[in-house]
Amino acid sequence: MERLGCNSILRVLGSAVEKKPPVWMMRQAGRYLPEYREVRAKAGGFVDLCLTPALAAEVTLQPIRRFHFDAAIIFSDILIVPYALGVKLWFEEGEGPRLDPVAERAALQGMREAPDPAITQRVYEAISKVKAELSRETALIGFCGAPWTVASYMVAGRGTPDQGPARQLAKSDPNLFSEIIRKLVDATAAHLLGQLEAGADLLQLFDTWAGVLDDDSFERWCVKPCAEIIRRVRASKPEAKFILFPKGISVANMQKIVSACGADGISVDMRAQRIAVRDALAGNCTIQGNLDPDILIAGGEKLDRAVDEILEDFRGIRHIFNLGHGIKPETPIAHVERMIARIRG
Ligand code: 1CP
Repeated sequence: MERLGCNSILRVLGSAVEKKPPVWMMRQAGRYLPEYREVRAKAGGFVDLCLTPALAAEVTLQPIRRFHFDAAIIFSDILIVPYALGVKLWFEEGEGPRLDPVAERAALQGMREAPDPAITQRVYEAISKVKAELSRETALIGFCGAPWTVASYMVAGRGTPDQGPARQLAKSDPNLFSEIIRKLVDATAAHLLGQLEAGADLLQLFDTWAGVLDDDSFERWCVKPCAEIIRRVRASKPEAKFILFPKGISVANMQKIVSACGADGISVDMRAQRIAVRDALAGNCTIQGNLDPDILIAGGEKLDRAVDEILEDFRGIRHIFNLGHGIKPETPIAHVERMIARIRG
């Protein structure tokens, strides 16, 4: 309770409407920042960067020092959970994540029952370090991938255009797929609790691939697992605040998942219809997101207009300004500064 109200993000996730919405950006620590590229170059691999607490804390703080965002998000990755469960993980330079695929029972049985504390402790240590450096006005966000999205990378062993391999496994062997999801529900609830205990103020669940599922599959693989995770975290921490990011789903499915989970906020992508989202959801939760990362690259008056439209459509409701998806590496820093100045007036 003590922390509620001490920063604008927690206030809007409670019941307050702020005159100017708080702002942060998905992937705010990353390759568009020269100071990030410098640390990344000396860290060795991307996984080493995530799991070296001093470096992970440093890159988490870089965008806060530069832009004074209202929230920091701990520098880690959604694939650290399968890694902590014993799945081999590496990043191909210029391509993306690679994992040893978990698409058969033998691979699932080869995984650990619970995340390796030697790995998760490094994330918690990074969170404690960041927390010690942040002022009380800046919220610290912990996160995990939602089970469906994490499972989709585990099954394919990589990102794909539509996560087809996981969708196929869920249809052809739903028993095996539900065991993968169950393992991820357990590990994710534990890892989120660990992040809260280390000092995170609130949690975000990233379900980047929710939008490729039909309605029944969305209910089974997204809504139920996320609701179960949140129920478990709140069994230990009843005040825990959650933002969901189920990318690419209908407004009706947004309503469904927010109410099933008791979520405090929903993050919406650039294709979401703002007025429909506002009318359906603003009474129940805080709304975050929607600025197109490509408009942030375009900059200039196009950017000003897009920022103004979002501010206008979400005026008078609980709103956190954010992008519809992560910032891209080619984004000019001056455009980020221009966006923030416009929001803060
Ligand atoms: O430096 C680099 O080259 C690595 C780029 C990078 C970064 C900066 C990756 C690889 N992950 C991250 C950090 C990260 N990932 C954060 C840190 C906090 C932040 O600043 O936001 C977070 C929250 C994530 C979450 C994440 N990782 C998601 C969900 C959100 C989203 O963007 O859709 C997903 C799908 C991943 C997997 C992943 N990790 C990295 C990449 C390039 C990808 C996507 C790969 C793909 O789909 O092909």
